[in-house]
Amino acid sequence: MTTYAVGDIQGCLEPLKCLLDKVGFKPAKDHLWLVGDLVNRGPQSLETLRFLFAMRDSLTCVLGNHDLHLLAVAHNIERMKKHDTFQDILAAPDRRDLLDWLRQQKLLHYDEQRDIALVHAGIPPQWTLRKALRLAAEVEEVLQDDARLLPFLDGMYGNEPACWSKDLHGIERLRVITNYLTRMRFCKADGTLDLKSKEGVETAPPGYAPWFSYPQRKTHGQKIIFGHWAALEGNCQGAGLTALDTGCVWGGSMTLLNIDTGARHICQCQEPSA
Ligand SMILES: [Mn+2]
Repeated sequence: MTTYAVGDIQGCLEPLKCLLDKVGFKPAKDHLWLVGDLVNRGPQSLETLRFLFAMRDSLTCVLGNHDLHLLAVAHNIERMKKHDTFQDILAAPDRRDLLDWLRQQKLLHYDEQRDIALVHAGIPPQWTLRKALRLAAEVEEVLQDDARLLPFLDGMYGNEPACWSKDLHGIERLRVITNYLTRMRFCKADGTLDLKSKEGVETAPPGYAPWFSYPQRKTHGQKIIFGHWAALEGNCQGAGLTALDTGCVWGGSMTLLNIDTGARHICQCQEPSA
């Protein structure tokens, strides 16, 4: 059995298949970790979700901002945005199975045996891994609760509060946890978020830096695999950190990592066909 992790797929099914073929991935014996953003922007969101759903027993998946956005649109909480490309999922006869599976997924996964954390965006500097897992579980519980799902999806949008405080409660608490784990790139040392800048590390607003760059970060040295930040192009120097989003959907490539050997495989993305 070999365990792999793949970067943001975003509906780019062909590069994913290309990578799995390249390493001879066998769902019956191998395992694949997904950093989230399975759908949207790319050409084959529905086919990607079906492909993954069919091999769900071989997957460990965390959710990204695009996956949560899909859930919100599917529940009529939010409208499709101009560049959203998951209309095919909304119209699919099997959408219920696919979306129900999606909302069972975590925001943060920790593999004890390997001592590796898997998250879409990151873990803010002021949180220990234990704390991040506890707070992620608060959101995961709401996603799986029929009575609380819709109010959460309705209230999760927004950039405030910009910083965690243990006194937060209700939707503000869930929103900032979700923003850290699924949207964060730049923050201050105390965890105050800037959610507007999306480019490379050189574009940090004054006083802000990449979440992983603070030496006093409480998860310093912890092995963390994350996606979300295509502008890093897979480059992240911090000890234990692996940035897997290499911007497939933006004309870059998709990266597949063999977690046990550290070997990386890349597949060049085709021009988006839709
Ligand atoms: Mn993302």
